[in-house]
Order: sequence, then C-alpha cells, then structure tokens
Amino acid sequence: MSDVDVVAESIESMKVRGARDIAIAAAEALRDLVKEGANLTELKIAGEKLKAARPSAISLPNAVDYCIYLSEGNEVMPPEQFKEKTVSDIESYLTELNTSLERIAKVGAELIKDGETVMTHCQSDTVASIFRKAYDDGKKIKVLATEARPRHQGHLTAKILAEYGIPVTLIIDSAAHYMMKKLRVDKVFFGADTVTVDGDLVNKIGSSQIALAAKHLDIPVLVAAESLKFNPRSIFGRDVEIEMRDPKEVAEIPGVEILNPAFDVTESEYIDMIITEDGVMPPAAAYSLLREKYGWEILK
Ligand code: RI2
Repeated sequence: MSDVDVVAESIESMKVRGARDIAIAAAEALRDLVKEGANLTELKIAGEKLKAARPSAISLPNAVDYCIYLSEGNEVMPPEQFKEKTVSDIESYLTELNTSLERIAKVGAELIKDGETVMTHCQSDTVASIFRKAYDDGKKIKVLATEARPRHQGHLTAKILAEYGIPVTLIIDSAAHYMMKKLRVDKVFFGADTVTVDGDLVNKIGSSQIALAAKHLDIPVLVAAESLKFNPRSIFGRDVEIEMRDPKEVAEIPGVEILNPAFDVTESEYIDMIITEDGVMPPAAAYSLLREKYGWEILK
C-alpha cells in the first residue's frame, strides 16, 4: 500500500477522524507525495482516492481541492522548482489551518460567560479549543457531553476536557433533552462536518435532535465551523451525501435490519450563530462567506 492508500484507509476506518483532522491528514499526504516527486496528474489521482475515503465532511474535498489548486498554479515550473514551491504552499496552508483554529477558539470563548454550563455532542477539536480557551481565560465553565453512539466519540471529549481540568458530565444521547433542562444548559456548541449555502449544518448523527430540544428549551445553538467546513458545491444545489456506516457498529441481531447513518442535517432555523475564524455570523451569511472564501473553487 502507498502512503496515500494508508492515509485513505485510516480516514475510512476512522483511525483518523474529526472533520478537521481528516482534512489535515489528506493535505499532509499530498504534500509528502510532492516531496517524493509526484507530478500534477499523480497528485490528482491521489486526491480523488483521499476524497473518496469519507463522503460527508466537506473539509476533506475542500482541503484536497485547494492543494491541487495550489499545485496547478505551479504547473509551468521545472520539476525541482515545482516540488519546492508546492511543498511550501501546502505547508503555508497547513499553518493557516492552525491559525484559524486559534482564532476560532478566541472568538468562540468570548461567547461563554463565567459560570455557564455548555453542552456539546460527539467530539470536535474546534469546540474543545473554544472550551479550553474559555477555561484558560479564567471562566468557570461546566460541560455536558453526550456519548455519541455508536462509536462513543463523546467519551473522548469527556476525557480530553477532564484531563484539562474542566468539569464535565457525560450522558447517554437519549438523556439529552432531560439533562439539558435539569442542568440548565446555557448554550449548545456543535462542531461541523459541513455547512451548506443555506446555513444548514451537517454534523454527527443526533445533532438535529439536540437542536430541536434546544429550541424547545430556548437554549442558543452555536456552530463552530472554520471556512474549511463550508461547502462551495452547495452553491450549485448539490446535496451532502450522508455517510451510512457498517450496521455492525450498532448491533448484530439476526433477522433485524439495522441502519447506521453517521450524520444528520440541522436546518439553519435551529442555529443561532456560526463561529468562524473571521468572527460570528448568522447562518444566513453562509452564502457571502462561500463567495468570498471559495471564489477560486466556484470560478473553476
Ligand atoms: P472538528 C466529527 O465527525 C463530528 O461530527 C464533529 O462535530 C466533526 O467531526 C467536526 O470535528 P466524525 O469524524 O473538525 O467523528 O471540529 O464522524 O474536530
């Protein structure tokens, strides 16, 4: 197996997971391929392989397409120069992604008040950075985290936050509505796998139910999504494919059909604000962000 195959397999099997981390892993794989002397055609083939690894998080094709776009800009150069410049361009992009995370953490933490109880679902590095920043700023926060069946990524959220010193309570997914009310949750924070042109959110299965409960309880819902998570293809009306994973992740009962969708869609009317690296915006502003940030993609 080539290195690209190994990375694609790790993304598919979720050894590497989280919308941001899979995008970074793909960009690093392409950078390494350039270092080994790959040309543009070989990069494009590798890019398609990486993109096919998981269908729902737009961060993955966005990162791959951007690396290919950068490489195309250097196509006319002699091979050695192509290699040097493309590696450096992809490195700069990776640095930019880190800077975005720091900025989003700062913007998101501003929205949390001292003493608040915040809730999250599944595991998002972006949301975790916001909570860590709020804590570092001296705010005494409490976190309510769901398990996120069937793969229990919420256990990871609870572990990461507890190790950092943030008080965290873990609940089963179906306890969400009851515990939001009982613990008087102040705000819900979701990460994002994809944000569409309408400001709808594709995120871990169960997000939409929590958003409905939040609306019912009058709790604000905030989405932490760098521009990497916005879907330029949705401008042309293309839908996000919802990943259906192996039913065995849920259960194995002879004679019973088991369905295992990994994501769901929370409509923009259930979302109060989207936190991006450039500030906080209402979901209705998704169109403008896409035009501004993805001009290169939309014009292709
Ligand atoms: P960051 C995860 O998907 C969750 O849905 C999470 O909200 C999202 O990625 C974003 O994560 P999965 O890979 O990019 O666990 O904020 O299926 O880390």
